[in-house]
Amino acid sequence: MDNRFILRSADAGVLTLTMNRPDVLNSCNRGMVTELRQAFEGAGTDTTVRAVLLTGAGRAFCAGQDLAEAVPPAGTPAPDIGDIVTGYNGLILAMRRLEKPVVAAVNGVAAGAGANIALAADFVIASAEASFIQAFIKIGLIPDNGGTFFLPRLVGLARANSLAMLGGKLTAQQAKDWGMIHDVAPGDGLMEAAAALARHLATQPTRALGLIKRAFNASMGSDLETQLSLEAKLQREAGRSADHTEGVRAFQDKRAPSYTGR
Ligand code: T3D
Repeated sequence: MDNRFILRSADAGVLTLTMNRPDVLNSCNRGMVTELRQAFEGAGTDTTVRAVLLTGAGRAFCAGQDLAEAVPPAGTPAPDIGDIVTGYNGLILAMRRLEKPVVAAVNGVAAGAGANIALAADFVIASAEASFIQAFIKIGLIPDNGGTFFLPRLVGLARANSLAMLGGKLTAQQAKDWGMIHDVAPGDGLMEAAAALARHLATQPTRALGLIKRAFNASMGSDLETQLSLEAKLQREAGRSADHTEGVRAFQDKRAPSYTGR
């Protein structure tokens, strides 16, 4: 598949996607959002992919919506913002529906949609120099790309209010201290740390990881009883996987397991 706005590479079960518009801090145009969505959807059916690593080229992760596209020069008709956001929704759903782990390596500023695309990943590792900005309010908008869903759940309502309503910059270390992201790495060690995590995940029981993701997705809107029955259903499925058998055998044989993702 030809991509104009993202780079793709695959190694050791890890599909790496790099947002590649560094001159505009990898801000998102429609083409980039479509390419990302298609890449995440494709990763779901590609059995060679067992984890996805998402990052940005150059000094930024992603500066959110390309404002030149959203607000074209005077005299040019402005696109419908609802349509633009609907495009992002497809991407966020593709990331959350992908039953394989997604690691975001936040290499620099993640603003607006860029911040919330990162938060849709299962693991966020940020460079010590990176920052997260819910920039929407600075231009009279509300957090989208799942921001109103993820933020209160990740950091609580008080902190979500301060991020969304004040639009200030949260450093990577603050984001970790607030429980918003998984970890912080030194700038020159970020890609190594994120790739090591993605490679590790790609050797783990992929079906079980995917089912954990499905269960956590569902838990956001369910009660205990519903969640308990979902756990029983998904555990039955995990219990039938070859990787479950392998894990138990490896334990009994006192050796390291070798998971195939089946
Ligand atoms: O359609 C809709 O609007 C609905 C969808 C909304 C989703 C959203 O994401 S809304 C939020 C959009 N994003 C922003 O408002 C962030 C805008 N950018 C910034 O505030 C700053 O650039 C940063 C804080 C992210 C980084 O600041 P700094 O000083 O490190 O870099 P800079 O000098 O501002 O930017 C460097 C270049 O990137 C610059 O271009 P130039 O002057 O070198 O030619 C700048 O214009 C460009 N750039 C940065 N962000 C965007 C952008 N170009 C287009 N769109 C951007 N979002």
